[in-house]
This record gives sequence, structure tokens and C-alpha cells, in this order.
Amino acid sequence: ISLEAAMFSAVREGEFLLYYQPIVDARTRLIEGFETLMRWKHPTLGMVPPVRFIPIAETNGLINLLGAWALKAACMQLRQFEEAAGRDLYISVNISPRQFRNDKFLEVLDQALALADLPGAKLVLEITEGTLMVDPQHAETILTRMAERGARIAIDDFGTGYSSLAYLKRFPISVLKVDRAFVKDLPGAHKEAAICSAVLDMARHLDLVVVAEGVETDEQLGWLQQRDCRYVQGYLTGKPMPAHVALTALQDNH
Ligand code: G
Ligand code: G
Ligand code: MN
Ligand code: NA
Repeated sequence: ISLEAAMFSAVREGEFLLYYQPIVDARTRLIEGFETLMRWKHPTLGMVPPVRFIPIAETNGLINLLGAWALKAACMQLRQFEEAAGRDLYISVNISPRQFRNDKFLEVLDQALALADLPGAKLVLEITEGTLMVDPQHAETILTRMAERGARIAIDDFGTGYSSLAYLKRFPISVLKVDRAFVKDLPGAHKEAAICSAVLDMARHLDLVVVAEGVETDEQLGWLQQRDCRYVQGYLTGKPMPAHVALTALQDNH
């Protein structure tokens, strides 16, 4: 049986889960939000990584169904996280290129916010540079509609895609997620350090918030703190975890 066929039964059987990875204030290490990351727990294959099933879902269109489910579930989960923490948090959700182009996407977004009774401002939608570049005209329309709802747009894997920096001026973007590729060899690697410094400077001048991804060491965190990077996300401050573990992490995070 193919992985693709198994995915259809997995939807019916409820084998897809959501994990949540803390996004923390670089200075205080306080959890400010979570990125939602999809997982597939197959009864015999075990955990199937997203790099194996997301591309298939993107090709056969199942991503629209999975993505809509993830968006709704994540918005609802945020309410429970906020209750446990007793303060405001935000939730970040990955939107694939095909989802972004789907006619129903804005409807799905509205449904998710309504279902969870969530203000749009608590939602960050992560898209890649590639998603913007397929059809910039259409992207501008959709991003504007998203921004009208208060949702913030993050550029995921920033710096690794084929794109033009002009989009930072043209589109309503709020967050840059610096790809792990630029973070992993900090602080020793001169070229990576130069790129991260340049991104942080640029972001400051453009009023964009930066999240450094893949932070694994205290040295990396220290380097980013010194350069006023606002948020970090990585194994150092929390791996992707099931919701009940995230709730415990929130309670332990003072
Ligand atoms: O934990 P990690 O292995 O979760 O994720 C690997 C890749 O899968 C990342 O590039 C991430 O953006 C993608 N991914 C994880 N969850 C989702 C999701 O819910 N939707 C989309 N479109 N991509 C996801
Ligand atoms: O493409 P995107 O940024 O959405 O995917 C995030 C991916 O990075 C997920 O697969 C997640 O599990 C992984 N990840 C998150 N933090 C770290 C980290 O500190 N180190 C490594 N190696 N991977 C990480
Ligand atoms: Mn992401
Ligand atoms: Na990334």
C-alpha cells in the first residue's frame, strides 16, 4: 500500500496530530507563542515525518483538507494555552503554496477564527518566499485580506528561497523567520554571522520582527540577544511537543 493511499485512511482514522514548538522572547525566555507542526502517527510505520507526507499532500490536494483542520485545531488550542498561562499568547501556522492559492482559503481562515472566537491578531500565518513569487499579484490580494483580519504574515525559511527583497516593501509582512541554515553555525561562522546581522539590521529599519530558528546552544542565543533579536525558536528553548506537554512547559515557564 502506498503512502498516498495510507494518507486518505489516516485522515478518516484521525492519525494526524499537531505538535507545538515554543517561540520565546530571546531576552527573557518567556514563551510568547507556538508554531504548529503537523505529525502523522501511523499504526505500523510509526511517526511519518512531514517532509515525507506534506509534499504528497501538496501534490494530491489533501493539504487543503489537512491545512484547514490544522488551522482550526490550532486556533482552538491557543485558547487552552492562554488559559493555562493566564496571559496573551499567539499561534503560528504554516500555510503551503497550494493552500494559499486555494479559492476557499480566506473562508477557512474566517471559519477558524470564528470557531475559536479568536482575534485575528493572535494568529501568525507562515508562508515561504516561493509562495509569494508564484503569482505576486494574487499574493498581494490575499495578503491584504489576511492583514485586514489582523493576522500577521511571517516569511518562513527567510533567506533560502528565490525571491526579491522588493516584496518586503510591497506586501504587508510583519515577521521574518531566519532559516536554521544561517543560525546553526553561529557564532563562529563569519558568513552566517554577517547574514544574520544584516537581516536583523534590515528588519529593524523596516519594522519587522525577527524569529531566529533552530537555536540549539546558549552561545547562539547569547549572540542573538546581543544583536537584539526579538524571538528565538529551537531545541534549546523547546522541541515540538504535544499539546499536553506544551501546557506543562507553559506552567513551568516564568
Ligand atoms: O518538525 P518539522 O519536521 O515539523 O517540519 C518539517 C517541515 O514540514 C517544515 O518545513 C514545516 O514547514 C512543514 N510542516 C509542518 N507542519 C506543517 C503544516 O501544518 N502545514 C504545512 N504546510 N507544512 C507543515
Ligand atoms: O520549515 P519550518 O521552519 O516550518 O520547519 C521547522 C522545522 O525545524 C521542523 O522540522 C522542526 O522540527 C525543526 N526544528 C525546530 N527547532 C530545531 C532545532 O533547534 N534544530 C533542528 N535541527 N531542527 C529544528
Ligand atoms: Mn515554519
Ligand atoms: Na523555517
